[in-house]
Amino acid sequence: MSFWSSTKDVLSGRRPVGAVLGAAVKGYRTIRVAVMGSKASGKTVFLTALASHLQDHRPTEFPLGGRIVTWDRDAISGETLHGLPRFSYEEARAFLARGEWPAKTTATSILALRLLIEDKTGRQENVQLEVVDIPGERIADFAMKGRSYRSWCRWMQRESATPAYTAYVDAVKKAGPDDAEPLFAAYRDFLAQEYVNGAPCITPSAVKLGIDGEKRGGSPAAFRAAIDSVPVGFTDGKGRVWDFVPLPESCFEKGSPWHGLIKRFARGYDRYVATVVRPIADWMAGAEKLFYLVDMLSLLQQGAKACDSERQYGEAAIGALCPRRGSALRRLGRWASGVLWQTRIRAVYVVTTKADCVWSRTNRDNLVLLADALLGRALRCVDRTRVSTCILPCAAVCSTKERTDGQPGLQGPIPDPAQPDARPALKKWRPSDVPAVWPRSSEEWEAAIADGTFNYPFAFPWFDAAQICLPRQLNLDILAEALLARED
Ligand SMILES: Nc1nc2c(ncn2[C@@H]2O[C@H](COP(=O)(O)OP(=O)(O)OP(=O)(O)O)[C@@H](O)[C@H]2O)c(=O)[nH]1
Ligand SMILES: [Mg+2]
Repeated sequence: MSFWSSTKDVLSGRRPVGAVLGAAVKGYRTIRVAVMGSKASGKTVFLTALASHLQDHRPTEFPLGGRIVTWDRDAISGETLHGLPRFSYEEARAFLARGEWPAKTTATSILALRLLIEDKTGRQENVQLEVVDIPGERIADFAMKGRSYRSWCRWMQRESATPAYTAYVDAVKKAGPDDAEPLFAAYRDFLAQEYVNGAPCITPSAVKLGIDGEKRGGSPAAFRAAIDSVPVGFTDGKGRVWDFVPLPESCFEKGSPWHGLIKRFARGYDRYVATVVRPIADWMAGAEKLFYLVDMLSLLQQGAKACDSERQYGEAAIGALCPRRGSALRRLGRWASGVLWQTRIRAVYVVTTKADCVWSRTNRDNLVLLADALLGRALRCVDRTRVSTCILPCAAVCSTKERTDGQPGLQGPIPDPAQPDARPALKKWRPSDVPAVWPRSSEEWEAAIADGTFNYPFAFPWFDAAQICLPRQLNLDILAEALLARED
């Protein structure tokens, strides 16, 4: 990279002085990418398939506007990077190669690779790619980034305008400020109610991640009993519990008897944010690209509550990470901080995953329309003079093929719930069409679910023997090219 283009990058706030100097010394460009999305949105599969295609790059099948000359994970030594354990790439890839999906993520990790990329003119560039994989539950905590305890309480009250939250607030007022225990019990009841209603996100996320997998996917009663055993917060290395629950705005009034509890909860909240939320949120805010993954098909199948929760937490996460539209003064402040410390997110890609589970172009276009209706407001709040935005359907790993018998629809390996250990049999089916708009009311939605209107069977990964590590994909190549491109 020339001296002049580096200087331009620094002056425009595109890259911090430290990054430019660091790159000049180290001889490579660092690309930091934030991959976000709620649980089971497809982040780990996306990351694994992406790394696999870069590792065994075939420019004809996976055009990147160039080719990967070398792929090296060992060039970056150490079991951790930026304080995060390294992503278990081999393990995740072995799942795909066996025709299975990777296991659910329970802890944040980082995938870091060195690549030597050659563009079409033959110019070569060394790149260090860093991508973090989070358990999707963590997304529920991003609203805490940059918010004090009190403003988080306000946010909860505004965003969780549900009968369950109203019942929680009533229980808080009834219990009073003398004892915290009834408040924790009431908040756990609220979380259990959210779980029953199908909300994929629960905050603080440590509650959900703290219970084991079986209980996490178990019955509502098992879930309620399980969350009794974990703090509404976290336990630090010295065994000290830092817990908190949100309080209604009326508790914060001057001279209120809630003052003591507010102080205690604010301490727990601050420690939780500093220990659990901020390290990962700051890392992600310092990334230059954000890939926000969202699984429209599961949302259609789950109903209004899941969709509201996805919108609420998706907006909070995109808002917490991206520069927002604002006054000239705020823009100046951001420019200064960009020059001195961190790069900022310059591109947001909303990726509607599992697009191989629908068939026809129209259905895939409708996935984009649904995503725009769901997260368009969040994207419109982003400072578009600095950040580009795009919505794209994608299948990181195609598990289906078009039917070959002349009938409309798909075929693929579908597991039999009665025999979960048996090899999935190849089946043919016609998935439902994707609507161009979300159902208008929750009643309409429930009726549609009851009628089986949203039927998108989830198949297992399906490869030809020769493709084992290069799964068929849809638009992953376009996203990979965007991921590696310079944001000029
Ligand atoms: N058909 C199809 N299914 C996919 C694809 N990607 C993910 N899936 C399905 O979605 C499930 C979840 O994918 P993951 O990548 O584990 O999701 P995640 O976002 O990492 O989830 P957490 O680890 O819980 O945060 C998989 O087990 C698959 O069933 C895809 O490209 N095509
Ligand atoms: Mg995962």
